[in-house]
Amino acid sequence: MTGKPRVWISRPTFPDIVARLEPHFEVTAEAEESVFAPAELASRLAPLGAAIVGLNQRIGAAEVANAPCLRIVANLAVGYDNLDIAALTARGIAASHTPDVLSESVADFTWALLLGAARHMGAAERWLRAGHWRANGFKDWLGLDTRGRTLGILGMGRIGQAVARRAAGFGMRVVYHNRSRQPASIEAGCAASYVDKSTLLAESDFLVLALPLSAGNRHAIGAAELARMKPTAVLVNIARGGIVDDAALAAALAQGRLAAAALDVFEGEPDVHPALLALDNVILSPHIASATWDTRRAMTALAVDNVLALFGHGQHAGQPPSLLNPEVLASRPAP
Ligand code: 8YV
Repeated sequence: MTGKPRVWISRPTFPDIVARLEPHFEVTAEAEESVFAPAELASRLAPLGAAIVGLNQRIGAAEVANAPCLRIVANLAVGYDNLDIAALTARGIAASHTPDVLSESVADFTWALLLGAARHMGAAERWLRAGHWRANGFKDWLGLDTRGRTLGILGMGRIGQAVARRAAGFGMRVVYHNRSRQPASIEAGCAASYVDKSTLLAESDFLVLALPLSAGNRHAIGAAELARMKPTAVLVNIARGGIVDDAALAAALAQGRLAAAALDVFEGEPDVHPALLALDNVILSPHIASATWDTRRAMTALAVDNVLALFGHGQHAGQPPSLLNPEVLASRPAP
């Protein structure tokens, strides 16, 4: 290869962190947030050695078909439902993500949403700002306590565990369901008990969704699952839009079959189901659970580390720290 390989960063990040690439790569970074259409994305990827991309760029076989030198796609997210890993692997292209570095921030935000929904924070603030506050009714704004209640977690990976660990401070019992049961050491560390999905739905006073979106779990929470939940329960989704059937959720909330919800992610985001926008018993946030200074910087640094390492540079040279398809290393050694 002549000249430095090219790295493209699909969204604005942190220039001081990205500067670590400059001794080894020709770096270009988008100055604004954009979602690239497939053909446009394919032409951006074509001349690259590496791409650092946001969740909003969908990359599969067609997008990398004309990118002969592309060696890694580094996702600026822990979730990677925007990447077709099989297609990338088939072309010997590595894919990486950003696990661990965001778990604690996402867990903090999950609790902010959970407590906000339990205590009517969204509706109360809208009411105050609208100038309705004249007196304090003793029985106004009565919410739900957490202590003594059951927190259910669907998806007990790193984020689910970080959410569970915080529950001790709120005096809650924790139950979880996961594709596979976690080892006893993790259950003990989180003081969480494994239950089947049906029990989880029936027993949770607060149900947090923390599972990755996959082909098999679209609408894992739909009308049937919502019907199994307590009418006093609160649903919190910090995982992915599409895991919840938002129309079914809005109907359940409107009809009092569920007390409240708090959602950071939506089907078809940035569009939000209009029925959800019309409800007062749901808190909505624009997919910001990982958005803290420290965490977004750490996510950027991890993506940069993966790119550097794949090309044999930096402290992890040759061993990218968070590859999704490490098998590509064996089939295509570093240059
Ligand atoms: C996004 C996320 O990365 O990591 C994930 O899977 O959903 C978030 O942390 C973040 O919103 C930037 O797009």
